[in-house]
Amino acid sequence: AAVATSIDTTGVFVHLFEWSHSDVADECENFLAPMGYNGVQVSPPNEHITGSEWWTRYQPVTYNLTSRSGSPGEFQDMVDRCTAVGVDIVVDAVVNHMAAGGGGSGVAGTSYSNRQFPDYDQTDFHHTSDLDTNCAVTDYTNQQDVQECDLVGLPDLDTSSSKVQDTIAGYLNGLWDMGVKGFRIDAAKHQEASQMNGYISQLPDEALVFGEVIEGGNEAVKPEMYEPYMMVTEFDWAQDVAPNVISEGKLQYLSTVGESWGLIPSETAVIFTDNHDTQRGNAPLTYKDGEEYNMLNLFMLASTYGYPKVMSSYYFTDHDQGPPSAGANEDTCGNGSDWVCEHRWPGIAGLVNWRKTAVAGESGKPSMDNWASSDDGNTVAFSRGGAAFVVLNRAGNDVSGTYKTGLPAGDYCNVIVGSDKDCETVTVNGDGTVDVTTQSMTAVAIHTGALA
Ligand code: LM2
Ligand code: CA
Repeated sequence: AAVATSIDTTGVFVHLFEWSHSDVADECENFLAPMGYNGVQVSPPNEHITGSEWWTRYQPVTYNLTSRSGSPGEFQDMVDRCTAVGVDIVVDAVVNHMAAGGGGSGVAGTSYSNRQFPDYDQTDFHHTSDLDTNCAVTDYTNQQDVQECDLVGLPDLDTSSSKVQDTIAGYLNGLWDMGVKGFRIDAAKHQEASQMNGYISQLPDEALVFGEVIEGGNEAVKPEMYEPYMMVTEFDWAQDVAPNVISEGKLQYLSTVGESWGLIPSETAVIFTDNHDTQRGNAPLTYKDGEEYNMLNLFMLASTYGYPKVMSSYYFTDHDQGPPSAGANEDTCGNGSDWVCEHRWPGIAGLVNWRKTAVAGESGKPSMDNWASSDDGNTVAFSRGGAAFVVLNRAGNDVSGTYKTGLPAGDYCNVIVGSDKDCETVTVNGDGTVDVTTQSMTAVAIHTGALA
């Protein structure tokens, strides 16, 4: 599970945050498969506490597949329909902890009490001399504190216990048997890596597993600790790249993004512009930033580093605000919708198949070649492996230029402008150059899979 997986990590996946299973299934068939996305991360599908806030999904009550997103039958239908069209399901697995508080009942009606659930009793949790209590995570310079105390009051499972490891493995293997191909392990930083391997090693080798580990300068727990066992989230990608999109003149510096910037190895990195936590926290750019956010996504998809995950959100103003309720027979991403659907933005969607073409027939990921940047550093152009070429223009004005594409001569479609529009033709000359005008804050992208 460390690197080689059944999901092709040279592709692109999308986090359809809080989407219902039936909407995800429709989206796989109607949009994700045709546009070339190869996976969807879904919100935690297991039984969670009641309440309207989005974060109720991060308080498990059981591993039964009843959640705000739908029933077990709807979950299986989604997995079947998405997998059938080549889009694999990645489950957000919340296994570091269970629901907080004195007790209550979950969305499927299962009752629980303080640190006692159908699957776990008090001894399955880290605890003080009193089985009812545990320390609180407070000191991120102390590994034991981070991994064995309760995170924001959430009872912390004793992941050193083989019973706990086997119970988690049972949940994940059950999902695998239903056709799920990947797992995001929530709060991986709060679990010791080799203990996590106690359940990861019980999964088929082909399972994609990535741990959520947020790196902090002086912290005791490092992403590197997880790399022997799984892929890892690289939160620094957005933190380091976004400032070069936000400030003018810095796009030129992005040719080297990767290990030389202090990022984890590309093959182990899951990258994203923002996620459901950082878009409510310290993300440098989110959908609320419009064009600059779009540009960050375009660079993420066109460049070589990591396995990119596109964030797809709903509009929110309040931190805790839960998802919009789905209207019957309504196109989730239609006009006036409460869902942002960043994954459908024309440039973002267009670059997914562009990336697929770029890596097709290559043994690894082709590097960025023919790199060119304008004198003001605002416009860059590069090719990927003789099949794909892009110009990114962060300037406040349209920019015309002549670039080497590395592509065969011919007429191509600019895939940035949207599949629903007539093809905007871009001609590669006999010498492999192209003369194009790239509009302000957008891109021109062509590939051998989209000829005019
Ligand atoms: C994660 N990764 O490590 C998730 O990505 C993140 O979204 C989760 O926090 C967290 N870890 C635990 O899975 C969210 C949310 C918290 C929320 C928790 C649990 O950001 O605010 O905490 O889910 O639902 C909420 C309250 C908090 C309270 C806690 C326990 O906001 O004030 O703490 O429930 O009742 C006393
Ligand atoms: Ca823990």
